[in-house]
Amino acid sequence: MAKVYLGLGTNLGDKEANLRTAIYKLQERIGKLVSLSSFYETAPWGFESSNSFLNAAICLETQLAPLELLHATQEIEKELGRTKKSVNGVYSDRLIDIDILLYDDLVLQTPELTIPHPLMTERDFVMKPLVEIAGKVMHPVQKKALSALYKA
Ligand code: PH2
Ligand code: MG
Ligand code: MG
Repeated sequence: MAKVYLGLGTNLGDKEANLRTAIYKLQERIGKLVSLSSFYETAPWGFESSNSFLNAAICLETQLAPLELLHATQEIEKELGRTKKSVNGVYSDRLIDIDILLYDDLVLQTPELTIPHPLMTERDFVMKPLVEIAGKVMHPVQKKALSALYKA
């Protein structure tokens, strides 16, 4: 069993319902829910939008391999109505975004998937909810506890 940490974000529609539906589908298909952060209202980071975000982090136990997990999260994004994907770091408003942040202490770099999420420690909207549920977890590349990386 692997322990995975995912970041969730939404800035369109009924944001709380979007998060709750995503969480329901995730624990149904990916595995047992271990922990869930609070929901944080955050300002759009890296692009201009008048729609604020609701962000959260979740930890699940899964039997799925990393790419199976990616495909399962992409399927849930589609079911929740996500159409556009960000292209070359150009972001847009979205109903739901599910990002794989950590997968045990795996370090993986493939064209399709990079773990740990390469920008996670630079983003408060990821780190604030993540530190709430995983402050003592070590970042497998930076080799520091997440709580230390968030304050740093
Ligand atoms: N996601 C992005 C880009 N910018 N800003 C906030 N506040 N929350 C997000 O989830 C977010 C973002 C790319 O996925
Ligand atoms: Mg994202
Ligand atoms: Mg994403």
